[in-house]
Amino acid sequence: MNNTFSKWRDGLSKTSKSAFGRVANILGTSEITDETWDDLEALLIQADLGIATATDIIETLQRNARDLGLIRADELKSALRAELRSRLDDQKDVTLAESPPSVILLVGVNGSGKTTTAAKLGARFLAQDKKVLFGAADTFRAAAVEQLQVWGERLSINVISGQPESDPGAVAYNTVQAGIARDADVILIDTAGRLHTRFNLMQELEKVERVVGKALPGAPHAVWLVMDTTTGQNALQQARAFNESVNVTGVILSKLDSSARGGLVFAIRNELKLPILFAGLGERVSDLEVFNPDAFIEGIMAEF
Ligand SMILES: Nc1nc2c(ncn2[C@@H]2O[C@H](COP(=O)(O)OP(=O)(O)OP(=O)(O)O)[C@@H](O)[C@H]2O)c(=O)[nH]1
Ligand SMILES: [Mg+2]
Repeated sequence: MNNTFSKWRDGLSKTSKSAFGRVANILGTSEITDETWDDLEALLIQADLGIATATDIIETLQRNARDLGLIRADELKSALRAELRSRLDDQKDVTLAESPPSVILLVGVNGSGKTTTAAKLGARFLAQDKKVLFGAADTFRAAAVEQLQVWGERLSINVISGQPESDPGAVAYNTVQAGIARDADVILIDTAGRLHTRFNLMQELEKVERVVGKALPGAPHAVWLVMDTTTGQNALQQARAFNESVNVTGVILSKLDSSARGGLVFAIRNELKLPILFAGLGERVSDLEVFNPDAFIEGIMAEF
């Protein structure tokens, strides 16, 4: 097995062992009964695919089973695998600005993994010989700026920041201007995940998005929503709120390695219709992978 696949398999072992691992028991060699369908549907819901998606998958499989004359439950395994894969898009290449710098905003609820993901993306772009600049637009928490600065020092990436409680829009604006002056290829702007109220947060993000466009027409070139896959269906609600305020262009899944609920990926695809670009499979900077749907399916189905 190649390296990418084994990384996904290891990263997804919680998901494959808990929810999807039981597929093997449900789909034994006995005949398909009503109970088989009920158990399979319950499993998909537990794996966090969401009720709508789970029901849809079951209905499709039931049709397939009828059309193909499947009798034994284990004959459903490959049908399930194919059905899950068909619900994910092919791997997406990340497209950025035609001419540098590309400005990327990272948004998401507090603790979702934005700052860590900024570091991981920074390392990835450095490895592609790109000049990277960080902007610390989470001015609400002093520790947030420090956290990004620690990563900046470790990776030798400069960080533009402001005074505590200063205007995040101003920090974002300064970061883009500095990026232009310093010939940066990629500008990664980390934002706050929590303010006094959610309304304030969304207003602030809208402002950051707007101000960045003033500093550089066409920016931001990407707004990536970092979603914590351990929080399950709640994350979908939050994603909708972010998407209403800023123009989210893609999703980064964090903490797939600590989540037993990797099925959220299907709900995101089905309900948010946003491309899934990267996945966090651990806490180290090297633990960010381009979202690979085939490796993902292999990973969650490793146990059956
Ligand atoms: N296991 C694992 N942990 C992760 C991953 N991504 C982030 N984390 C951890 O999640 C915690 C929160 O990450 P942060 O990057 O600080 O999250 P944030 O969204 O910036 O949080 P706020 O700044 O409070 O909004 C940290 O302990 C990270 O190490 C991942 O892919 N896997
Ligand atoms: Mg942060």
